[in-house]
Formats: sequence, structure tokens, C-alpha cells
Amino acid sequence: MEEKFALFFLFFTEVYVGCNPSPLEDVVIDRYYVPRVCPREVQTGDFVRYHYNGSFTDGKKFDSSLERGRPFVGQVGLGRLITGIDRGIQGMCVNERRKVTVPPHLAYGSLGVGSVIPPDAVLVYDLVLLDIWNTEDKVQTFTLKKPQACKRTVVNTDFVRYHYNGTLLDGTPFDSSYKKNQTYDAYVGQGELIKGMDEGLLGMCVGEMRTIIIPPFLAYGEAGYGTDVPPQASLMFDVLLVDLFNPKDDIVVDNQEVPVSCARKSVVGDFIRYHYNGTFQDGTLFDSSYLRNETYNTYIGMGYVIAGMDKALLGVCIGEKRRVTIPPQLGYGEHGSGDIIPSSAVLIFHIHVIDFHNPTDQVEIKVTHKPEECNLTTEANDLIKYRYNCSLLDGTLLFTSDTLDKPQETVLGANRVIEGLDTGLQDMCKGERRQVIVPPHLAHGENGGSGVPGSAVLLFELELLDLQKGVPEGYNFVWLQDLPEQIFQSMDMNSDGEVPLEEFSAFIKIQVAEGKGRLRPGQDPDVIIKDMFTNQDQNTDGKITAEELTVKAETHDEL
Ligand SMILES: *[C@@H]1O[C@H](CO)[C@@H](O)[C@H](O)[C@H]1NC(C)=O
Ligand SMILES: *[C@@H]1O[C@H](CO)[C@@H](O)[C@H](O)[C@H]1NC(C)=O
Ligand SMILES: *[C@@H]1O[C@H](CO)[C@@H](O)[C@H](O)[C@H]1NC(C)=O
Ligand SMILES: *[C@@H]1O[C@H](CO)[C@@H](O)[C@H](O)[C@H]1NC(C)=O
Ligand SMILES: *[C@@H]1O[C@H](CO)[C@@H](O)[C@H](O)[C@H]1NC(C)=O
Ligand SMILES: *[C@@H]1O[C@H](CO)[C@@H](O)[C@H](O)[C@H]1NC(C)=O
Ligand SMILES: *[C@@H]1O[C@H](CO)[C@@H](O)[C@H](O)[C@H]1NC(C)=O
Ligand SMILES: [Ca+2]
Ligand SMILES: [Ca+2]
Repeated sequence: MEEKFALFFLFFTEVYVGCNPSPLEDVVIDRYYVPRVCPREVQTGDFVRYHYNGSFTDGKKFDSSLERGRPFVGQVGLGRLITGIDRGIQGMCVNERRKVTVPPHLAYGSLGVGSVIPPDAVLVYDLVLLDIWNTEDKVQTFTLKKPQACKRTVVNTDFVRYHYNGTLLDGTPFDSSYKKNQTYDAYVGQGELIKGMDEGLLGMCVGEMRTIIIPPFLAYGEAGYGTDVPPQASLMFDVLLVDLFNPKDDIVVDNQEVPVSCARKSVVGDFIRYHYNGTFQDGTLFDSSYLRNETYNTYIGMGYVIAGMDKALLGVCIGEKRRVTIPPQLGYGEHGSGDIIPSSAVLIFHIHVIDFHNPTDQVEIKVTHKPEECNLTTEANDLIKYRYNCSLLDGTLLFTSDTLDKPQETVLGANRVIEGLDTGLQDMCKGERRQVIVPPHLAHGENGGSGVPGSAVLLFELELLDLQKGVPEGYNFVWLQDLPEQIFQSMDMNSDGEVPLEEFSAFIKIQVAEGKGRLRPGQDPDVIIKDMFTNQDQNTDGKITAEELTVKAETHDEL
């Protein structure tokens, strides 16, 4: 029923009423379907959108909005519709169905409408209400779900990513972000969205779910949108806010857990190993180092990681935990990353710093116990016995000598242990205890090995149990004092001009006992002495002669 059409005939209905009263005084309303929830009822001044079939009392149809393919839109109670409808539609709610029987004086009177409606016709309208709105309407919002913690809410100029289901007021879906498998992304209050959405999103926090009801003049108005949004349609959006940031945002660091002792904080150029869980603002996990069982390792502040992470890793302590919120312009930007990071996504990282070091770091030694008497200290070539624990800086124990039957034994300065541990074991006296921190370039390096992760900083707890002064590599015996002038004569104790093994052995043992010389520690002295003897007995007749005896003069120690 066209508005103009209705208006034109109104005048005649009024005239008719006076002269020829109809058996029906007023409209008869049959509310044959009323929805359970009826949040709003039609009132005078409201705009309505409805479908109708108009028929005569014998059931013959004279008009139908359905057949015309679009619902009727009009304003109620202002004489723009036939009076019968103006009255019959009052109090109706969306999705309600009514049969309104209109006597002729409230419809087209004694004139009727051309060949369509005969004079004095009683009309039966079957109505279903699709939409109500009023020019006074505002955007309505209802929160369905809200996270407990809500630090930040949408303001103008924010960029939001949200999911939505859009329906008309009668429940007909017209669009949904879920169909496209991606959020709808836009700046708020910048004219990218319909006005009602710009308004309806304000104050929302990530994770909140809202219903936003928008009257047509703040949505698509007269024009409607495509085939799915008819002209003058109120829109109802169920919105779930997934993500929120402002292009002016910097990274945000919070939820810090800093260890009590923090000797130094990371700086540009440090190499760091950390664990992380990466989630979006809605809590969805997109990546985690824990799933790979290995830390993420990188240099800090050198552009090897996204700008926000480079910033987030500065100034951390070893063992620190922190949460970092990285806006997309400091993350993966508008392009996102592969299938994992959508465009313009805010990233939240929970970080746990395992260790960091600088390639210029040296071994760090902290003496935890020093015996009162500490005259004799370790140096290269010494044979030592020690206990140790070796752990990562997060406390993970890698190795310990406690599980061995006897203490660990080694010769210092002989490449027997990693360089950093060798350094850490030097200048130590018996009974001393230390904590030694060894950077990876003085330990197992970038690749790690035998249970040690790549680039790991190691913490050694050491205790020196015993030390025996040693001899340089390749030597069996060294003189600790100037060697005797007449060495062969000293050796040839019975002065018969020759020195058999027994005489040689007795001589060496006397030198050792008197502190004049030292045998290589850690081996059977007799075996070493025999070895030394064989070296001198050039003709292998079992005796050394004065001619055979040579002394490495330049080092004044080897026999
Ligand atoms: C009008 O008639 C059509 C076709 O018979 C029917 O589907 C519809 O429910 C009727 N009522 C309204 C209000 O459109
Ligand atoms: C959306 O994702 C689901 C599951 O991931 C997939 O089955 C579907 O084909 C996707 N739809 C579109 C339109 O990409
Ligand atoms: C949209 O509808 C789908 C399917 O009914 C539902 O799973 C989803 O939660 C709805 N989203 C919102 C924001 O209401
Ligand atoms: C990580 O370690 C756990 C337990 O040690 C193991 O069950 C899991 O398979 C490992 N995952 C990977 C990716 O190596
Ligand atoms: C990452 O998530 C795992 C599993 O939920 C948890 O055990 C771990 O503590 C989390 N790490 C950080 C740094 O939050
Ligand atoms: C160790 O040195 C102290 C002085 O520092 C001295 O009194 C002590 O006698 C020395 N002990 C030995 C065994 O040489
Ligand atoms: C190694 O750790 C155990 C357990 O904490 C401790 O008892 C032991 O003294 C440590 N060893 C060293 C050399 O510090
Ligand atoms: Ca002799
Ligand atoms: Ca000989």
C-alpha cells in the first residue's frame, strides 16, 4: 500500500463516516501471533516496516507487499496510512502477526479505489511487523559478556578488529564476519563505519560481546545496502571485540616478575635466550617456544626480531618474567604473517628470560668460601680434584659430580675441560668454593652439545678438594731447584760408572722427597721413572752411562 495512495483517500473516508454508518464501528484486531519477547511496541510517530496481504472478507486478495517483493515503510498515527491501519498497528511488536479487519469508513469509503477496491468494502489486512524506529532513536547497546579485567576500552581513532553477526530487527541475518573467516577491521570514528557502529563500539573492551541496535538513519538509511539490507532497516549487530589498539600506541610492559638479585640488565648487542607464549588479545595462542622445547635465541636491539620485541627485551634481568603488548605497527603490521598472524594484530607475549650474555663477556667468578690458609693455589698443569654442579641460569641442573663414585679429576690448562671452567678453576686453593658463570663462547658455543642447549650460559658451583702441582705438558719430571752440578756422579751412587734402573729410581725418589724435583702427578711413579730411564738408555743395555745422560739444558728440568 503506497503512502500517497493512502493519503489521497483519507479525506473521503472522513466524509463517509458521517452519512452512512457501517455495521463495524472500529477496526477489529486479531493478534494471532505475539512473540514471547516484545521489547518495543508501535506508538504514534514511529516508523514501521511491515509485510501485508490485503484481502476482502471473502478472502480474495487485492494487494500484497510480498508479491511486490518489498515491505511497506510508513510512519504511524499521523494520517499517512489509512486510519484503519494507523489504529490497527498500534502496540504491535516486531515479528508479531495480526489480522486487522477495517470497516470502509476507516479505509476507502463509499468510493473505493478504481477497479481495485469496490465501494463500501471491508478490508482484511494480514500484517507482520518487521521493524520499528523513531527519529528520536539512539544507538542502543547491551553487553552480553564482559571480561573481568578490562584495562582499556574503545575510543575514537582506535583501530578495532571484531567479529559480528548482523541481523535485521526481525532476526533475518544479513551478514556475518564468520562467513569470511576473518574479523572486520576498521578505525573507529573516522567515517569508515556506519555512524551507529562508530558509536556502538565506543567503550567496549577486548573480549566483550555486545548487541548494538542501530536505527536506519545511523545505518544505511533510504538506500539500504545491496540485496541484504532493505531501505530504512534498523540493524542489530552481535559484536565480539577481538583486538584493539591505537596507531600511537607503544609497547606496554606489565606483569613483571623480577628476581631479587639482578646483577645486570640486558642492553643492545646482548644475546638472549627466552621462552615465550604468544597470544592475541582475545587469548588465542598463536605460538609458543615451549611447544618446540627450546628457547628462542637472538641478539637484542639489532633488528633480528619485530621492533616491539626488540624493545621489550631491553632492560630485562636474567630470570625475569614480563608481559609485553605489542601494537601491530611494532609487530607484523597490516600484512600480518602467513596464516599465523592476521593483519593489524596486537600481539601479547609472556616472556621468561632464561639467560643473556654479551659476546665480550668473560668468565665471572664469585668466591663463596675461602679457607683461612690459602697459600697454595691452582695454576696450569696442576692435577686437581674437585666437585661441581653445572646448571643453566634458570636453575636446570645439567651435570653434577655428586653422582660419580669419586671426585672429578683434571689437569688444568691442558684443554681437558671447557675453557671457561678451566679459567674458573684456576687460582683456587684447597677447600675453596666458587660460583662461576661461563658465557657460551667459553663453554659449548652456539651449537651446544651433550645436553647443553645452544648459546647457553652455564653456572658452575665448584669446590676444590685437592691439588697436586703439575709438570708442563710433555714432561715427566721437573726440577724445582737448580739441578746438581755433577748430575751423573750424584746418580751413580756406588761410583761404578754406570746407572741401572734401581740407582736411577732411587735418585729420582730422593729428589722428590727432598722437594728438589717433581714427578708428573696422577700416575704410578715407578712407571714414569721407568719411562724416563728408557729415554736415557739409548743403547738399551739397561744402564745409563755419562755419555748417554743428556739434560735438556734450555729448560733445566727434564731428565
Ligand atoms: C501473505 O500471503 C503469503 C502467501 O500466501 C503468506 O506466505 C504470508 O504469510 C501472508 N501474510 C503476510 C503477513 O505476509
Ligand atoms: C573457514 O575456516 C574453516 C575451518 O578453518 C574452513 O573449513 C572454511 O572453508 C573457511 N571458510 C572460508 C570462507 O574461508
Ligand atoms: C555469531 O553466530 C555464530 C553462530 O551462531 C556464533 O557461534 C557466534 O558466537 C556469534 N557471534 C557473535 C559475536 O554473536
Ligand atoms: C618436548 O618435551 C616433551 C617432554 O620432554 C616431549 O614429550 C615432547 O615430545 C617434546 N616436544 C618436542 C616438539 O620436541
Ligand atoms: C606458557 O604457557 C605454558 C603452558 O600454559 C606455561 O606452563 C608457561 O609457564 C607459560 N610461560 C610463560 C612465560 O608465561
Ligand atoms: C701460609 O701463609 C701464611 C701467611 O700468609 C703463613 O703464616 C703460613 O705459615 C703459611 N702456611 C704454609 C703451610 O706455608
Ligand atoms: C651441588 O648441589 C647440591 C644440591 O644443592 C649441593 O648439596 C652440593 O653442595 C653442590 N655442590 C657444589 C660443589 O656446590
Ligand atoms: Ca752405579
Ligand atoms: Ca746404556
